[in-house]
Amino acid sequence: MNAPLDSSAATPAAIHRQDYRPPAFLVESVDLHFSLHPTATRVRAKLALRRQGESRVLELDGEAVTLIEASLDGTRLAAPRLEMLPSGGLRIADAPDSFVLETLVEISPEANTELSGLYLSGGNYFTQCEAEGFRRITFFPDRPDVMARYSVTMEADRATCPVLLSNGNPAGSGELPEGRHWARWEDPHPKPSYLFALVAGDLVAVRDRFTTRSGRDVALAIYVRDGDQDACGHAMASLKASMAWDEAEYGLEYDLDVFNIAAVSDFNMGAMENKGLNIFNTKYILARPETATDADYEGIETVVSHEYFHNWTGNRVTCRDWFQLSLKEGLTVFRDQHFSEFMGSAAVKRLANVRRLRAAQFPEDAGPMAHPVRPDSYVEINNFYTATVYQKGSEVVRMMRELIGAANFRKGMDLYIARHDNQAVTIEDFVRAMQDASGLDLSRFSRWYAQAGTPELRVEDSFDPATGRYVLTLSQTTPPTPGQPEKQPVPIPVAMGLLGPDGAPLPLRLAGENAAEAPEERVLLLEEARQDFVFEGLGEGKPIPSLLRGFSAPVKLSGLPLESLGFLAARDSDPFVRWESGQQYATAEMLRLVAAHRAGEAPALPEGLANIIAAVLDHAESDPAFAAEALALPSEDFVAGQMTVADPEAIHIVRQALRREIGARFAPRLAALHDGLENSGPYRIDGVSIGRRALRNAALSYLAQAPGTDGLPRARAQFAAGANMTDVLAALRVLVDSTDPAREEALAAFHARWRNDPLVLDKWFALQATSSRADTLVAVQALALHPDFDLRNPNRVRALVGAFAAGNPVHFHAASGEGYRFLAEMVIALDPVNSQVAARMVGPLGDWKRQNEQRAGMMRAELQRILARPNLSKGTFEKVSKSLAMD
Ligand code: B3K
Ligand code: ZN
Repeated sequence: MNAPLDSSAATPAAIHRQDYRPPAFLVESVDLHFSLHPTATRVRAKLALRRQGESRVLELDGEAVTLIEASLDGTRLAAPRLEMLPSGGLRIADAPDSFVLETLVEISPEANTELSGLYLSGGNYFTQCEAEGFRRITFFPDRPDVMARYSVTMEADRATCPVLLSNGNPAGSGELPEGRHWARWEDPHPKPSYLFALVAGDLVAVRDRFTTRSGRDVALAIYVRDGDQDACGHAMASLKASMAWDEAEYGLEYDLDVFNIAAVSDFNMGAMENKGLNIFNTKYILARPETATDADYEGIETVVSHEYFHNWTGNRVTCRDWFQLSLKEGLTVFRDQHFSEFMGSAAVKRLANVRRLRAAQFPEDAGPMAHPVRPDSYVEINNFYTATVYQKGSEVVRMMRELIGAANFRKGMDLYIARHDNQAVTIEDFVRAMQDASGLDLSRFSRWYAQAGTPELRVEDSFDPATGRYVLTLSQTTPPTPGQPEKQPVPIPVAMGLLGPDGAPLPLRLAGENAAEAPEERVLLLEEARQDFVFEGLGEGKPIPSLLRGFSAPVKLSGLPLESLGFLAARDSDPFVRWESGQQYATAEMLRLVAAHRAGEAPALPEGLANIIAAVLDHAESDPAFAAEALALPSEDFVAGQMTVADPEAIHIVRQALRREIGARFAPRLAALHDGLENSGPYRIDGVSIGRRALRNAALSYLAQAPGTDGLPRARAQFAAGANMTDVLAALRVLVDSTDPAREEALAAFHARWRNDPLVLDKWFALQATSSRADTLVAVQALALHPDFDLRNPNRVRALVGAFAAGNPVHFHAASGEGYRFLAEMVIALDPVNSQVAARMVGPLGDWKRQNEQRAGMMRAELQRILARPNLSKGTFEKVSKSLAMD
């Protein structure tokens, strides 16, 4: 159990960044011996320890482990020298300067439904140690600044566990009596305990090789269940491409003789970068055209590269403490996004990542859990693996690169790794390396790490046609967040251009600059609360500013009039600004229509928006992937995020009405796209093919909204044709949202065909959970009782509960309060089973401040109900109590 609390227990304590103290003892080497058994695994640990602080008291973390015996330099330890702590840990008084501590413990992998530590999944053993799971395996100073060399021996039944894997390189194996066998692994690189891994079971390997630039021959293997070998090709190709890219881009080579990946169906997150033995959720490994969508393929490329890149940014150079989490996560997300941009259409990848940032991180920054990229305190660290730490952290690294330039950034990375290889360091160390490599002062820039909240960037401008002088006034404010009422300005790089009234780019000459060679794009740096940027030598017409090109900073831009947005959407040379201006335009119109709907007016498609859509359709075939993104209306949640008091019903009605009208207005062109983009050849996963499918399915989706079109028959035919999962799911999406008579039959057929493929069955749950149909809430309640629903499987919980609560605002916010009640029931049921996943589900209930009084009251009541449960985990406690806070 994850540190259960009963109602009489004290409130769980917060840990503060300022309280960091170096460890009293270092661990030089760890020798582990596992005797694997489902309910009684024995772990013998020999730790070579050395004192480095003043204190002679050694404290080791421990949780859900039963101590059998302990000795110090061969002498048996007992009370009072050895003491069990209330936290579950161990304390040894009067420890020498340097000694060997040996412990023997017993743990039950089978009872471990938390999926943290050593657990069983489908009869096989897996571990998950980040952040604090190693203490559930053995007693240890379980903190990332204790780095040690590990050797690991495992023994198990040969019949049920033919495969025995751990970190590092293989170092021997053999037979044992009674059908058992053993294997030994040695990891030459010092590492923190959170990177420890063990996999044992009945798995098969898909093998390949990679030769590094310096000639090291690396054996690659992906371990999966028998029958899944044919579904590993994309993951393996992604791994090899990542290895080559890290060498080419950063000169970073792999550093062991083997690189193993093992895939598991029961996993709390996407994947884990354990040294030399990555463990992956099957969702990010297995893909066949008939079972995985294009988004799944893209997710595999992203996650495989992300975990691989951690080998240097995270593993070789790791975090001093968990407050530094973004040191490895923000930087590694930046690296995986850069890699994906290199592998596909850079512009489309960029705007998709921005869309995701805005869908997840902006609301977090505006909600009760808002925290800086480098948090100041936490109760449960697993609650801080957030969009802020990951995605905003990546944006901060990206801005730094923009400010100091790509060449200096590369020098900074080299310096960072040369200085800190095999060390556990801080975000300040990273910024210092960038500063030293570039010679630029980044001290103000560091505010991005310390300050929570999304800065709001406002633009005003004025033009004097007589002198050709244009003044662009940029100002910034960051709203208060919990615990941070006052904000300072942050340095905001604003990549920009100016367009003439004919759409042509204008030369950008700032006042006082030489007229020669004025660029057409530049990066302004807004450092103060408000600054003027004066451009000279412009012609007669008022220029239109194109700002934040490529999304050069994670801010909210406002102040551009609707006509400028429409102009930019059609004319700007920067694809991000084109897309963004269209989205801003649509958002503004949707907000206006929501207000009108509340005043009793029926929504109608505004001409300006219709023109933008027409322009996208005109150029759709030249860049289908971009067109698919540009055709999508802002999500209901995004629109709600712009309102002080949201109105989920009105937003839904407006968005649906617009979709219907777009379908009707453009029906012939949408039908032509759906026909023309059909692919008769084999399924391909290159960017062009993905873009064509995305646009074709966007066309189908609009068409099916409009009565009197053949959208639904097309969806039925596409579903029946079953060309690939992307097309099947897009067709089924349309049917599931409809009242088409073929709906139930299609759902039943899909279930019957895929009932034994858990990843596909997850899609079946998620599709129904996110349906727009009026009866969705009842359907979701029924699905929670479906025999295929399983609270112990995180993917299934996310597919039903997560998809519903975070992805279906109109039904989650049902006026009856039943949506809130459903989520609370699920959190309450899940918390004793898997507290990490339970805590993750709480989020949507924390959005009560943006809802009307009635909804806010019901949401708070559900939060209170969860909080009143006895033995709530500290993770769920933290999320719920922070969600209830009034500030
Ligand atoms: N580092 C892991 C995340 C661990 C989450 C622990 N609650 C995966 C990743 O970011 O690569
Ligand atoms: Zn990561």
